[in-house]
Amino acid sequence: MTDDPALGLYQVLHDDGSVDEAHDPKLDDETLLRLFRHMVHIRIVDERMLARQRQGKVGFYGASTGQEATPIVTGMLLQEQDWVFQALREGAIMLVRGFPLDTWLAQIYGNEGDVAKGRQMPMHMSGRAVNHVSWSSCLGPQLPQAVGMAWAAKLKGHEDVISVAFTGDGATSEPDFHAAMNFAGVYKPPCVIVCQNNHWAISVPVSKQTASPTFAIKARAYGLPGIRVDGNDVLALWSVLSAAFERARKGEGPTFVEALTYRIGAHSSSDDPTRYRSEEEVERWRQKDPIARFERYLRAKGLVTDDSRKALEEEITAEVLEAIRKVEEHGLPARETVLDDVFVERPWHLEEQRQELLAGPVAPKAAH
Ligand SMILES: Cc1ncc(C[n+]2csc(CCOP(=O)(O)OP(=O)(O)O)c2C)c(N)n1
Repeated sequence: MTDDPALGLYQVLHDDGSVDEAHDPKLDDETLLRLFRHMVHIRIVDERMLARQRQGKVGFYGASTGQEATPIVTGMLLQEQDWVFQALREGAIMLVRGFPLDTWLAQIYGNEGDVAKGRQMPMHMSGRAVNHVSWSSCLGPQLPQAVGMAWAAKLKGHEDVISVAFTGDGATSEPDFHAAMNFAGVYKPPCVIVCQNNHWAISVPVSKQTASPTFAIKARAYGLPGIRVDGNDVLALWSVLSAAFERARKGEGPTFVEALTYRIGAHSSSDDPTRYRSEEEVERWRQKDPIARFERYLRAKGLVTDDSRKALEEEITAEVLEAIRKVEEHGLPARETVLDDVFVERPWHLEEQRQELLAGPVAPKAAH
């Protein structure tokens, strides 16, 4: 064992649901149950939407199954004025921060209910209402964007704003990761960078991604604190992320957090993970499932029972199915909106193209 937070693994909740009393953040019952509800919620959304993808209703989906704890704890801890720059698997933060589920789903369908008017690839959600920025698909740009945004907030004197950025283990090999970490170390903007180390970047294992003993240790070279936390441990994440957010908010500088977790499902609906990893490995991580582990803790405290669990599942499933029903009623985005929101004044050549488009034949409506 090591005392170095960048090399060790901060844990509070044991696999059997018992807790390390000395480090228990002692959350009240309401907070514990809200965390649980949000985690169960996104798991059900993921299951339902993967099924919709298989039915041909949406083109692409990337689930966060097994990795729910980090986004949910983040969403619960952030304040209204904070900004989020997600990677692929943190869209649930928007839902925790109050973004409507049907509008969130509309992004995946790319229909007229989508705030981005169907012009982004599915799973690239954003929402100005909750200060949530879409990721860019190419790996990494959200990181310099997040430190830059935090720096801008500092320059403008918005002292209470912080930004949080996410990266996978794979994206740490991108130049943008290093640019962002260096900027964070030098300028100390109010920012927290979280690496969800889920062991795989599609088919590339962590062992091919870095020769460092952990990702958290990389922070040291850039001059910022790095801490490695069990990303399937809700209580440990609560302590680590709240301390990092508070540090940024107090102007004490950025933190780099490595959340050790595992992608239980496929990389995305386009991936077949059986071609590169063993079922045995997946099963080992299933035993560490963040929801099941937290549930054992809540049951031991008497906060969850068989009946309450069943009722929660039924209530959330009904809510999700209703949101899906609602979103599937939308039509395609109006074609005259295709060039909206790009220029304050549309250049003449784009206006010409838009007119040509409007004069042309109308495409048949896609069936949902
Ligand atoms: C610059 C760039 N290279 C490659 C890809 C293709 N790609 C999409 S996701 C992905 C793996 C990302 O792995 P990681 O950062 O660990 O995040 P995870 O998907 O595991 O959450 C790759 C290689 C891409 N989108 N952009």
